[in-house]
Amino acid sequence: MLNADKIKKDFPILKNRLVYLDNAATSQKPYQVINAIKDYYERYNANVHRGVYKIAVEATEKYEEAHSVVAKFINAFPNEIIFTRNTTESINLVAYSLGLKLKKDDEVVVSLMEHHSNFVPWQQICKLTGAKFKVIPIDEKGNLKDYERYITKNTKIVSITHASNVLGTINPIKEIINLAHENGAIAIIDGAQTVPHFSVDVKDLDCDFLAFSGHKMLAPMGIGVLYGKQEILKSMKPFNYGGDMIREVKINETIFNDLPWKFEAGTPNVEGAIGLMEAIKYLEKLGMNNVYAYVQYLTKYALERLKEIPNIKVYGPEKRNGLISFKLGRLHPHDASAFLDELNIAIRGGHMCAQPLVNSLGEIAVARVSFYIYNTKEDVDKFVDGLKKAKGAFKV
Ligand code: 7TS
Repeated sequence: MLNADKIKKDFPILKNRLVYLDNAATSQKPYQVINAIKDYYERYNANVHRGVYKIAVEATEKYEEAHSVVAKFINAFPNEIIFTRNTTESINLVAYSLGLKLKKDDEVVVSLMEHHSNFVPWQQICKLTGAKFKVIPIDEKGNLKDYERYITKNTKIVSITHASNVLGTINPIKEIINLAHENGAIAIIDGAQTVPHFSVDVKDLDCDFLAFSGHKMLAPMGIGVLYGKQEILKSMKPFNYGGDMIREVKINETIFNDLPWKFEAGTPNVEGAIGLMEAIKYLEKLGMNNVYAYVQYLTKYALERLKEIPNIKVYGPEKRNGLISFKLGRLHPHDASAFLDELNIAIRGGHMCAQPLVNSLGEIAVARVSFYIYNTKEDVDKFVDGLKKAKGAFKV
């Protein structure tokens, strides 16, 4: 079992007794990550892939080592790891590079539980190309409903979240990937809520693409990852054109660089890549199986304790990732969040960037707590006790 009290000491922001329960939005950062970034700026800050002087070489080596560390973490090859800004940009890269090739009778399949970042790009690409935009519904428990019926011989792209950021549902992703492949479609997985929580192996899943964000797994903001199978990436057009993504430029023609640089135009986020590498090392030291088991333990404990509160509605299936969305009577999620903030407890209220889903629940907003490695049972107790006080104060 992880020792969250000990882990907490690595996170400077948590020293002031902040109870941080908005980890699905972004995680906090440990000293190890902050210090690695500080070391980069204090000792070897230089642009990458150009200078031949010592610090430029060191910066380039670290930046490339980060590709390797990320690759190993998800069982990919280093040239299959493209650094982007975040999950959103990773998905847009595929949407613009592959999606624009779609034709009128082609179909793109997403689900109702997608974050906007895996919904809006496909919705818009379908409008541009005339392809059909198909949305897999969910059942009353919050699981995908009849997804088999939505993936057909006309389906060219299936882009599905591995886990919902609202319901916590962990989708049968391997079955969906297999079904996509049986129908000749490309399978794209939004791993924003799963890569930080358990071991995701792209070879085992056999997904064609996997997108995730560093900032939800202890790394800084502004660094994200797109994994893609190299044979597919090689066949794709670049998303951004410019410096660093070229091998040779002539007046009327350009030969593009090898993978992954073909997709990494311009000066990259070197500090982000270094921070992400350090974050992965931190998580690997804890062990991803332990991370998963611990967050599961906290989530189950929180679900149990929430049963003490009458009139609370918890959304999503029993078996879930480490988050709980709820509504307490008529209490507006923003009021719940503002009340708890007075007690130094940070939770999120809102549409969670998943409006089609939240609206389908008959709501415009929900409240959500989401857990990570530094949260303790005591944090859960403070939250539940705080919520009870809110219930009394607002008389709901
Ligand atoms: N996909 C899922 C499943 C997410 O939960 C999020 C962010 C994203 C994609 C987008 O990630 P980004 O790094 O590109 O912004 N989810 C949340 C959330 O639940 N609250 O704030 C951000």
